[in-house]
Amino acid sequence: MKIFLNADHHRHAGRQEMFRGRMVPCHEVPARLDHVLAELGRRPQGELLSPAIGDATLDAALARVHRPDYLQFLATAWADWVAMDPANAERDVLPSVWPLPSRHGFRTDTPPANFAARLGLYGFDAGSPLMAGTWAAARSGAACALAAAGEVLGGARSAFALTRPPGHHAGPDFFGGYCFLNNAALAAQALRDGGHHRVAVLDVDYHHGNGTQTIFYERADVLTVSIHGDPRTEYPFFLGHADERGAGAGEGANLNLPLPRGTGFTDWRVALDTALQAVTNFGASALVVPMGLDTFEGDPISGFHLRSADYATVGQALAGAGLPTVFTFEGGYAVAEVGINAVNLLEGFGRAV
Ligand code: Q9C
Ligand code: ZN
Repeated sequence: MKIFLNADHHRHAGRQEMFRGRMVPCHEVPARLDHVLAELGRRPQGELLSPAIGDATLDAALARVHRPDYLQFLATAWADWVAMDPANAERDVLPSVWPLPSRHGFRTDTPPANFAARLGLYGFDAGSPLMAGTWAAARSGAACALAAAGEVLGGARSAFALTRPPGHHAGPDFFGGYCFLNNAALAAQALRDGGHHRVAVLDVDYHHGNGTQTIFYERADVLTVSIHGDPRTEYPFFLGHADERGAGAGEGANLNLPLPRGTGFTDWRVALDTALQAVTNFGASALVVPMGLDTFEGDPISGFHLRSADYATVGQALAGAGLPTVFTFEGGYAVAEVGINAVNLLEGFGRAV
């Protein structure tokens, strides 16, 4: 399969994230991608390419998924941050004030001019630092996702967007969970726009793909399925429950399969079969897999117990859907093993095809 590499990913390199009242080193680090690349060097899965997507094409695709005011916010966030205080040039951007849901009386209909306040409108956690190169890195990453979708539209069986920052927590107008632009949603929308009438997204990251769910929640043409740690105990906490089935025209086109912290591969695999059955029942003609490897037993921030060898089985099962498939690189914070696990999955997929 063709692999689209985000050569700008290292421009996004947060130093610290807020965790329970203190600043801790970021988990979402450039070395994650570098390890995948190194493992692909040892066990090549296909040609490594740079995406060839022009700025105008990219902007149009971003606007299919994200709101214009949010894109504008991201484009100028770093400049706005430094304009608040020149000393900010030495600090990553993090929100620290939020409006709460509107039922509490705070207004979100009048975007504040104060940048710290605007950060709280668009960001839903204090764990996703933004810096000078974030916008460039995220844009190039989105281009990778679009190029991968283009490859599949051109007849390829599969393609992989090897990019960071990840994307599946980012919504129409919000960032969080280390995500800024929703690469998987961009790929799914590109597949729709390229002629696939029904597209499925099957998110295997440890964390619920809240951004993707929200983007497609009221749509009947894109099925969103997510297997993840139960939000009652796991991030992102406020979405991802089994009773979220879609709304309006999208009623029935969202499936959440939350599993308790501590789940091992046997039970996880049962959920995968349920997810794949839903994809088949939906009648999708193309599949997007937000590929999080934070289900790994050694992951420092997650609670499932998949082993490295299991990822080959996962890849094989995904191939069993028989659909042209776009993979996007999402979570996975056991840095030393993330490359092995990612390539095991891709290899398992490739072997089964
Ligand atoms: N400091 C993805 O896997 N923080 N995002 C959890 C640890 C948020 C994960 C607490 C985890 C976000 C793409
Ligand atoms: Zn995750």
